[in-house]
Amino acid sequence: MFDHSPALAHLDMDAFYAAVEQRDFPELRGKPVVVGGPDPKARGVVSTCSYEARPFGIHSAMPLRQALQLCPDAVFVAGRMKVYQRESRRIMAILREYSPRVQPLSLDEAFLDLTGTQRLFGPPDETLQQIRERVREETGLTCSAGLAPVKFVAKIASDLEKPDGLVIVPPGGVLEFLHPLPVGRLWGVGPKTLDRLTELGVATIGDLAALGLEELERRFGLWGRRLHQLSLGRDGRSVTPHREEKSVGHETTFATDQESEEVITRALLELSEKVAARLRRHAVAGRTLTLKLRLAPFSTFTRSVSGDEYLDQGPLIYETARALIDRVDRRARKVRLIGVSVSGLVAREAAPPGLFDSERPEREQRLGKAVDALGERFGAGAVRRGRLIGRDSS
Ligand code: TTP
Ligand code: MG
Repeated sequence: MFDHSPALAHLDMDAFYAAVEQRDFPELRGKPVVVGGPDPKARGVVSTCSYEARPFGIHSAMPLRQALQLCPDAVFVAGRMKVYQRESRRIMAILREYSPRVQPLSLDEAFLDLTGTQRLFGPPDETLQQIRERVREETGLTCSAGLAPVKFVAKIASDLEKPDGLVIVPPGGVLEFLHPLPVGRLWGVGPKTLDRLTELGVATIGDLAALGLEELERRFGLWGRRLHQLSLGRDGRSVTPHREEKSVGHETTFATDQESEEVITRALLELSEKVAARLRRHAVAGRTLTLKLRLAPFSTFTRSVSGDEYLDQGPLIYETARALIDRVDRRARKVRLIGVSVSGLVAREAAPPGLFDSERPEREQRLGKAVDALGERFGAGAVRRGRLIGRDSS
């Protein structure tokens, strides 16, 4: 079926963190489980929830307190990042047995290029099914996958039959598959583009295609041209493998232990800018930020947060790190070392296009919202945007 065309697969674990918890703690199976606790009355957000919790309306990034209101019977558990990372490595290792071209997008999802593997493993659709079975046997976890001749189509496909689903889009069937789908399924079509498209009467990807290149270009410029291409299932991107989960980080050890907020803030700003510059230099961005803090003499704290936003800009990295540092109870202790790192890296090219170019204004808006949300979560004043802006323009 994929003899003469690319065979690109996308695989994404089902309710990943929650599924790991249900696997390791059988008493959680069949129950609504929310990862992000353990104390739902505490501040914080949902990392993910089990499928049993989803009918209640609970989803990632929702405040834990809201999740508790929606489903008072849910079991709230704290995440165990080390375990999830270990499982992720096992999953990626299985994928790499089938192709050297594996591109992880986060801990629980990856693209896999199966083009030309027919002789070794048989037809790509059967190979993908076999991979899913191996993942289940070896990790006890289920995943969903899509296979298509076009990368972004494979990603859409993997999401359609979640959980535990497999969707194959044959080379001749891309338009038939895409056109009935809501236009919001397209990579990079965020709320702002969606609003404008709805105004134009565009509901499905087919409607978008029917609008035509000229109209789209007139209204959306370059982004319109890209939308047109996507609506026709055209996307030149290939699977670009990069090494396993890495992180980009910097740390500063103060010559003398510091208590001055001024010095600490400046160090954090500098570290954030350095990390951002390095991420951009390597053309990657990441969703997880880790802050390391050593208080004199030897207590070291690390705090991590993962969000939807891909981090590769100094201000956002700073704001996220700032919120974390303000959560550490420093009392009157002096700071010896600060470190900032970003992990969960993806090639910039792999992230939805809107995040990096066409939807800047929307991104700005979201940044504002993120700052507000952080303020809500960590108390007003936790996020000092004004200072940041001051520095940016200096
Ligand atoms: P997702 O694949 O987005 O979600 P999921 O695997 O839990 O559920 P689905 O079946 O819909 O794919 O993210 C993978 C993991 O990343 C998720 O288990 C927890 C983590 N995560 C966060 O910590 N915060 C977030 O906002 C999101 C979206 C994910
Ligand atoms: Mg997932």
